[in-house]
Amino acid sequence: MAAAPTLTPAEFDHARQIYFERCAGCHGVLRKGATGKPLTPDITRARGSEYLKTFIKYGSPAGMPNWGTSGDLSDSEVDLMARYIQLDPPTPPEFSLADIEKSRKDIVPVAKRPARKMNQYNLDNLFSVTLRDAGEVALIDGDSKTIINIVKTGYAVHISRMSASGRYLYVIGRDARLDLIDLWLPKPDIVAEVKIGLEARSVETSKYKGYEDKYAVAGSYWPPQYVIMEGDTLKPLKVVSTRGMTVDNEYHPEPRVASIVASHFHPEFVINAKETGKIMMVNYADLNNLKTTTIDSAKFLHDGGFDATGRYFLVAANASNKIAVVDTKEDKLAALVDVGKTPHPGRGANFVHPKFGPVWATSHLGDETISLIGTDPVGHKAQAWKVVQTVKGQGGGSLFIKTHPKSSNLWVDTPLNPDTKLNQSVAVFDTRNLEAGFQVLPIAEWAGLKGEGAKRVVQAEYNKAGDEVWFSLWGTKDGESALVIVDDKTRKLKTVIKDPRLITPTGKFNAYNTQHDIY
Ligand code: DHE
Repeated sequence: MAAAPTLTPAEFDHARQIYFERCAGCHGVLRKGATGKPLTPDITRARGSEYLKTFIKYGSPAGMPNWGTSGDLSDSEVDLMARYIQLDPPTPPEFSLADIEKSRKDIVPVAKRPARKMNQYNLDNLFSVTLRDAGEVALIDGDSKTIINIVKTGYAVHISRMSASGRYLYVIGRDARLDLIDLWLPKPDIVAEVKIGLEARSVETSKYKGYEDKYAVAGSYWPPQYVIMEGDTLKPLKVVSTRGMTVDNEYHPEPRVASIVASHFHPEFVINAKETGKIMMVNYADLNNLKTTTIDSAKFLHDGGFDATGRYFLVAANASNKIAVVDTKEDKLAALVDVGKTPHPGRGANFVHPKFGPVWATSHLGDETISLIGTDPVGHKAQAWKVVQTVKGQGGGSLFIKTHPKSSNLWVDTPLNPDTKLNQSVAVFDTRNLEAGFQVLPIAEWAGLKGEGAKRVVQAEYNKAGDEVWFSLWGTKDGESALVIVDDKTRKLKTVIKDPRLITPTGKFNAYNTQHDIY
């Protein structure tokens, strides 16, 4: 095996920063692999610099982004990263409850917040839009399509979630900064902020009857732990480490917290530890005597959503090519379902199939298929928790699939496919006749953005009424981006929102649909 390359201290710091920003999410801080392949020195040194450079520059159809040809990394940065990942990974520090509390800012204390809604916005149809590279979210009035506010949030901000009442919006950044936005203010804005760790992806709030808006929970990638906080102040109450054994009974030092959802059947959070494949049903009724039911599923848990009844949670164990189904009423694993390569559903899509009854669908990062899983163990027992149909979409590199109870359209994006024709368009199926295949809508062409560079179409999100569907056109940081809104019935362009402040929009979260788990 080749010797480890050498880096100057300045090169090492630069590479460590790029690794945190671009690579750690998929490959892990300790590089043991998850959504992305393991990159420990025994593997990377055997591959050699030239191989690594090609992979980093051009990507792969299985989901590795083309960091070089997309313009995100220069040739010298590609070369630097190929050398950096042949060295031993540095271990970042821990982050205690005291560290979390020290970081907390009570920007508008609870006593100074309004007692009722102080604005005229139709908050049910508000969209929180991630402006990834700006570290901001745009709060957009879905009715008028105007920007209400642009709010500074964490670095490479990731997702937004709603409180049970619909008043509070929680936004988490990759740097683990959690912002609490009060939608009742005359102009919705941040009222509290906290840093829950060093790197994070997920946040959720308590939704069980009697606990509405009471607690928030955020999961971090580093340190591998989750934090339960007061819902309205973000004061940390409990930190729990996820380190431990995998479902294969091997110790893992970095089981990162992936998706979190709030149970509707018990005062519980459903917390998914990626690398161990353990799904923790954490009961928040008594935080001092914390009861947790730990469900063994499959390794590399990532994203997922409920079935239409809200009882079953379906989560992708993405590098295991499986969907784990949790019965949140019985706190048991209902099934492990084999699907295509690297499922990546977002929250997935629920609809009633003409032949197989209620189904939940996922698309895949690693292949062009869409898997439909039966979700009705009472009315359609034979189909329950089985792949009842597989259809072919445009290609691999899909991240999100979406429909709405009022629609018969099923939207499948392909933003990580290296082919620009595919990553700049979206495929749409008719759920009443999936065999008929899909129509391709040229979203990027419709938006008519200026300049070269990436224009990835990412994540369909419905408005509250379910009659229009919003897409992000994810451009480069210095170039133009847009939101493209399609009329759901006609599948024709309705409007394009362009604004110099809309820098790299990605995820969009309609307040009502997010609050009520409608997808
Ligand atoms: Fe995400 C959801 C992790 C890259 C946009 N993403 C999730 C969830 C996890 C996750 C664990 C589920 C959260 C939940 O439900 O509680 N995402 C990761 C990564 O580790 C990864 C692969 C690499 C990284 O470095 O972060 C990653 N994610 C991305 C992106 O590059 C995306 C496309 C653009 C962006 O803004 O960062 C992106 N992820 C999203 C979105 C959701 C999401 C929009 C929520 C989808 C939904 O419908 O709820």
